[in-house]
Amino acid sequence: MLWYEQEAINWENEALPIGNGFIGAMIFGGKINDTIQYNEKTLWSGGLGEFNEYCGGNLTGAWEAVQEIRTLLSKGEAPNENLYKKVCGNPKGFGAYQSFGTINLEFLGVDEKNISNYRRELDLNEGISRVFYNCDNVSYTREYFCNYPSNVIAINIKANLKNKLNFIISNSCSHEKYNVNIHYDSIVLKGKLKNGMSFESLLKIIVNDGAITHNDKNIKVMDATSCTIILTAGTDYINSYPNYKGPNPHNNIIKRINTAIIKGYEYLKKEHIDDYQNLFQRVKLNLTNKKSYLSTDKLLNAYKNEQSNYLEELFFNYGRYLLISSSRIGSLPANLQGVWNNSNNPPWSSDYHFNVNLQMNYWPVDVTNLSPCAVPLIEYVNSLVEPGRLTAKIHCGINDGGWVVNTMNNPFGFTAMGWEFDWGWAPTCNAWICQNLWQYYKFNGDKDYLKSTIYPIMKEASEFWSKFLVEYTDKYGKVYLVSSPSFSPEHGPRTFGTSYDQELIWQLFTDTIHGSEELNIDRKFREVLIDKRERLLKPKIGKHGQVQEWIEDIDSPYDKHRHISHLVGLYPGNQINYKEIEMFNAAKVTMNNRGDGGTGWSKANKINLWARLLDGNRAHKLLQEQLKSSILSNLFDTHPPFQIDGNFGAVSGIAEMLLQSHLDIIEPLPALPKAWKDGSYEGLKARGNFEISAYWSNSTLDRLIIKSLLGNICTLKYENINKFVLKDIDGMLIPYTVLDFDKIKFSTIKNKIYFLQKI
Ligand code: FUC
Repeated sequence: MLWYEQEAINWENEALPIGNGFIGAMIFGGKINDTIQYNEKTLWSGGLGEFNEYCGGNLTGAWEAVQEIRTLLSKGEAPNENLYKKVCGNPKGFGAYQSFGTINLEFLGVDEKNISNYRRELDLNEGISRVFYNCDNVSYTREYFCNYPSNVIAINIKANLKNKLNFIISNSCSHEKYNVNIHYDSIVLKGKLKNGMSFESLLKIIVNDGAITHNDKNIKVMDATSCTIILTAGTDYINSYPNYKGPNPHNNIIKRINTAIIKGYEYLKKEHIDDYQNLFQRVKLNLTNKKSYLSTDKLLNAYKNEQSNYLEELFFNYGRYLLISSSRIGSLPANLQGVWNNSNNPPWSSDYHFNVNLQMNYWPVDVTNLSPCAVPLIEYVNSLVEPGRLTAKIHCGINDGGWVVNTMNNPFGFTAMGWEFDWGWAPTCNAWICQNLWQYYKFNGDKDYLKSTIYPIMKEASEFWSKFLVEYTDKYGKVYLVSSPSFSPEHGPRTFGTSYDQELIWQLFTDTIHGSEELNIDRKFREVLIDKRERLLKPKIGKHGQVQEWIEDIDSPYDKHRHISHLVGLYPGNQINYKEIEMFNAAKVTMNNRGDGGTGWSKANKINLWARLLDGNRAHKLLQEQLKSSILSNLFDTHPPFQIDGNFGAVSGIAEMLLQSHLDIIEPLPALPKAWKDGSYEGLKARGNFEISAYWSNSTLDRLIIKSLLGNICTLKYENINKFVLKDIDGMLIPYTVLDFDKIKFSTIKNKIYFLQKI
């Protein structure tokens, strides 16, 4: 539970989020005036309607400039600024995620001076926000939630004494062209953005008693005892290239509201709780038995002086809550702010950022057992293949198969490079986002989905890179394949073959090779990839013992840049791992040099990286750094400003400390910090579709429960694993093969549960 003793004043750091992937709202919980600011994920400016030559940012002439840059770079000459400009994209029509509207409630006859026992909360167990207070011997309660199956926000307000509820409600928005129509108990808000996108929300009030009156601005409810407000919203956007235009939202909205009214508040609430808990309750983390009695803002403040397992556990649960609330099947994926945005000009357009942020949003999704929430990302990436082919053609000269995406994207297929080279040129973003897709397969093992959707996307990204790499001869005359031009996000020289690019391409090829093996298809193409992967320039160890970020050994040990792009092979990739100890140690040097600072997401990134480096205490230190300096009172992560990737990155980081499986070996508690000496988790996922629960004390594992959901072979790694017995649910001993003092292997049967118990 997040809870507070004061109403929220500030949207960004105090209001509390609810959402269902499509719609989101920020609840202020005001005593006299309450504000519920809401969003609908598809409400975006930009696109064809705003700029009629809009073409995903592509600019003709780019490929010619790329070729010139390549030639100059290969001769060791510096291409001029103008050439770099020519390979970039056109920002016109990029647009931005928009705020939708704001519901205002003004409570009448309540004197602030007489209010006592105020409390505002967000119940993570039920996915419901509430406000309570007493005034003049009446207790008032409000509940707010955002129901996914019915796609509505529902609010219930009630007094414990009859006829004590009096309020005025209005609904407004900050766009130029809109109008509000009020008919008795409903408020229709309709408008059009400058790009021609139609949007509409419908709010309905349902009272059991009391009187409803209205004027052209608001509705007044008098002498009621309880009241329900239902709202839904939509636009005419659909994710369909190239027009992205669907039917007017009106009919759907009416249908949704009418269905919701028939269902009624209690039914909507139960439907919401069932739907939400079906995801949320898949995982339980227990890091302490000591619950805190401090309000969340005080808890966060106290943490600056004293670390708290309780807050860390809460932060983990909250991150999963945020993912469930901002990414559901059918919706666009979670953007830089999830689904919550109160501005029409938000930072970075509140867009889809592909040079770490969008990937990070989805790092926790499979390991914390929320795979259905990954589907919006996969479907979105799928929708980029078609526009991405055009970018591959216009900017990269690839005409026959191959798609690409770069740093910034919107819901209108902006696959072109960004409009400044030093952050915008990033074609390996296609490879990076494919990792998220491949991981979905690794965790779930759904071969049909791999075949129909995931593998074709990966294959075409691999085709892109198999054609777009160039040869580079090093000073010993050895020839390698490299990307060119290449830029390590978002700093360093303009060059070729940065470690970031090379590692991402290596991973893409490797995962595509595995994908083709899993499906037993594309043998010839697989051989091409195996050959090209062999010839790729690999990460190198530099003079400070670090992983080199660039092809030249120019890393500064004092470089504190927030991106650590050259360690994408360590996390989320697996090219750099403990089996190759020299590179693994070099990654430690790099991490120590970069230090423990950074923006919110950067610290979250480092939790994951230190976890992969098997240093639980250091990973935990980064989590502490993030909680001390990059988390707001409502536990939103801040860059600054608010950026949700850090919330999600912290969740995957915590999971990574407790369970790893990136080498197809299940490793419980691989980076357990001292602070989490005793604890347990239930329901985390390992690759191969295993559901894992672990119980430990005194920093050592007591018991592991493995549910095999596909019947795959299970390889387990834990120190002195030969001191454990393996049993099935009936207590029968299960034979296993000892691979090492810390490693065993055994066959499993689909849907059977296995218990590994300390002798
Ligand atoms: C990347 C980062 C910035 C910011 C932006 C949204 O470009 O370098 O720090 O997170 O994404």
